[in-house]
Amino acid sequence: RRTILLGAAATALAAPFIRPGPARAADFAYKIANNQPMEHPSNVRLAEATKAILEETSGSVDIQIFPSNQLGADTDVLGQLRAGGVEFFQLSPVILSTLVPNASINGIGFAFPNYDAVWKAMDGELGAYARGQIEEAGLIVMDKIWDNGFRQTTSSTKAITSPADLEGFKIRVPVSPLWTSMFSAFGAAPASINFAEVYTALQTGIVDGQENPLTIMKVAKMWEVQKYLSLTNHMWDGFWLLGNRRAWNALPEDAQQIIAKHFNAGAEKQRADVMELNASLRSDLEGHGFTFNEVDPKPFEEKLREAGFYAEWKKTYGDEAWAILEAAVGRQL
Ligand code: X2X
Repeated sequence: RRTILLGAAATALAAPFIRPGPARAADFAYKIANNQPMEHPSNVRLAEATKAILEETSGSVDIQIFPSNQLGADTDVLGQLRAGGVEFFQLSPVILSTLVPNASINGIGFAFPNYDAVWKAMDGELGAYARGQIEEAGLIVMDKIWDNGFRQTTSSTKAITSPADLEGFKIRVPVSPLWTSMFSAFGAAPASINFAEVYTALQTGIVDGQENPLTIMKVAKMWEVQKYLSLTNHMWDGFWLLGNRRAWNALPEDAQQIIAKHFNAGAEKQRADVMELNASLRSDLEGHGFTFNEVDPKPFEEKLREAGFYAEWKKTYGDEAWAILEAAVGRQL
């Protein structure tokens, strides 16, 4: 009880998303953090899941959502998760690679042709491989990865129509060696910036562009600080739902099962939500002032190949991981 109260006091300023509480005090008052506002499908489904967990554990497990980086920027919260200051955290595998190097392998440029290939891989061997790596690093990870999406490129200055448009382009990328490497290979000038600072970085002109899936362009209101949206589809990214091992092991086994069941079901529903949103987001974002263009991905992939991007990352991940990726996408990269 004592530590729970201290934890609550320490985070009181951060104002979590408040759900009507249970009548009794919870045995386990846990936190889950992520970088998205409550409107993002991740948090809509997370709110449902945590409510179901509270009910099915008869008020014993009360998980509060801290959206929008309220507990800190992603790379800071990853440290808090390891230390146990936060019990659960949704994080991109590509950012997670700052701790678990091979976790970023799903983010290799142009690896996945479509969502079917993504879910087959991430619910199959590639996902199992990544989860194995994450567990070896001492973290808990739920089986089902949540969707972030295929990433698109925005700019305040010009449409990105060919790899040449990326030369010297000042673009924000999330904090991760893979992202920096990819945009360096394009000849761009990538700046590693946590999502918490992206809007300000674009607003103040520290960078001219950024890249994210359409759902995030929408919930982050990117049209306020960006003009052109190029459908580059240059990589697929998700969010693993991670847990602190000590906090997880402190839970009774039946509570663990209930939590895993609802978090994994939430992931599947969130994937469907994002898919549905994708169908309408282009016209929605155009309505907000974005100018869209499509690109032929081939010259972009070629540019990465010529720059030695694939060869370098094959060496970094190692033959075993690379073979699992190639088997998952059904071709040599
Ligand atoms: O930081 C980003 O750009 C975001 C929101 O897509 C991730 O979490 C990787």
